[in-house]
Amino acid sequence: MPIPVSLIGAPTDVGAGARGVSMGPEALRVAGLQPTLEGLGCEVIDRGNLSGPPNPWQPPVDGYRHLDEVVAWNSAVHEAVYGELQQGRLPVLLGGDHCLGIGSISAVARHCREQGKKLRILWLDAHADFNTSLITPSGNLHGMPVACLCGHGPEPLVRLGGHVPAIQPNMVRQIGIRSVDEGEKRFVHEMGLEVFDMRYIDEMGMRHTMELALAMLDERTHLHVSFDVDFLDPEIAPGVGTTVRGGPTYREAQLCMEMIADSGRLASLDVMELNPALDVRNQTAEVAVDLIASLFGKSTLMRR
Ligand code: 5AB
Ligand code: MN
Ligand code: MN
Ligand code: MN
Repeated sequence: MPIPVSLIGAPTDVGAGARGVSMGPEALRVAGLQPTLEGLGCEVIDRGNLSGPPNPWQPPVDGYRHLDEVVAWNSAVHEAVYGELQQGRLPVLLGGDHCLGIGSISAVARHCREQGKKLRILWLDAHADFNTSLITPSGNLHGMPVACLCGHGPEPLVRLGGHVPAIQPNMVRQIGIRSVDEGEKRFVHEMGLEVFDMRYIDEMGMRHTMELALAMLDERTHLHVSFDVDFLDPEIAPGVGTTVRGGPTYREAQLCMEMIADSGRLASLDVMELNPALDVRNQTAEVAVDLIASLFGKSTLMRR
């Protein structure tokens, strides 16, 4: 049976520190996301783009930039992602900045609670995205989604999916992390988030890292991948707002995606933070599409 996939565009940068990730959905389409997935045997519907308020580009208020706009966009994402899951489809959220992970993952968590499924979230990112209003250096909500999902954030975002907190820290595995703010480090530690940072990947390798990150999945597990494109080394992915040197290479990233595909549990995906305004000839979108192909089971040879 072909996998039913729904593409959902969320063209906004209200949660980010640089403008331009609002163009991410279209860049992924131009790079051929739909035909690529169809070529792998998926049945793909492009739902087009969600809409929401424009980016007012204001300084933080009480530690948050653009909270009302972020809430509006996340509500739209939550409803759209939840709707696809209810129809038995695999939602692929095309961001947009990473604050939208709140809407997406709260919808996935709600679906899992209703269906009695176990949720495992792989957070592929250079950043931990675990800030709060008290410790954020920027007020940008794209640096706070994991904390919000775990119940630490502004009321309307923490309550978005109806259940507080939306997720438990032990559902999350973070991979590729190499830039965490001072207060954020302490909070990550305090909450016991499982982080496979670049030091870990350097020492143990991507294979061992992914074996641990994917350990103990079973047929009741819903696997959600939240892929922040800045996870990748800027050499191969310059088109992001917040580049951090020393990320996974193309081969390491491919192996990461292939091992997720081999688990057979992928059930929802976010592709976030792609910034075409900073890209060169759409190459970062093309690399992202390549990696998404591996995530959906493309591999060079048949494997036993
Ligand atoms: B991204 C920073 N930690 O909170 C902050 O790209 C950057 O979604 C956040 O991972 C980067 O402003 C958020 C300095
Ligand atoms: Mn992120
Ligand atoms: Mn990031
Ligand atoms: Mn970013």
